Amino acid sequence: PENMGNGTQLASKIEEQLKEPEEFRVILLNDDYTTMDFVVEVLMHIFHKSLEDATRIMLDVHLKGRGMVGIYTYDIALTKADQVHSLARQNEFPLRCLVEKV
Ligand code: TYC
Repeated sequence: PENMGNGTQLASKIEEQLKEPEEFRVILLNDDYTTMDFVVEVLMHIFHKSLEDATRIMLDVHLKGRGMVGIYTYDIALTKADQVHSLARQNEFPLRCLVEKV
C-alpha cells in the first residue's frame, strides 16, 4: 500500500517471515474404478509411505470415502495433489485428492 512507509513495510515483511508456515492437509477420495494397487503405489511413491502405512490409508479411504494422507506446506501439498492427478490421468484412473487448510 502507498501509505506504508519503508519501515512499516520492512517490519511487516520480517513479521511474516517469523510466522510458522501455514499447514494444508492432502485428502484422498475414494472412487469405484482406481485399483487398490495403484492407490498403494501412489501413496508409496508420491507421499513416501511404507507399504504398511500405504495399505492402511488406502483401505481407510476405500471404507470411509475419504482420508488424510498428510500435512504439508501450501506449495508441497499442491505439488503432491498435481502429481497424483497427472499420474492417475496417465493411467486412466479417476483418482482425486483435495488440499484443505488446517
Ligand atoms: N474403491 C477402490 C476399489 O475398490 C479402491 C480405492 C481406494 C480407490 C482408495 C480410490 O482413494 C482410493 N478398487
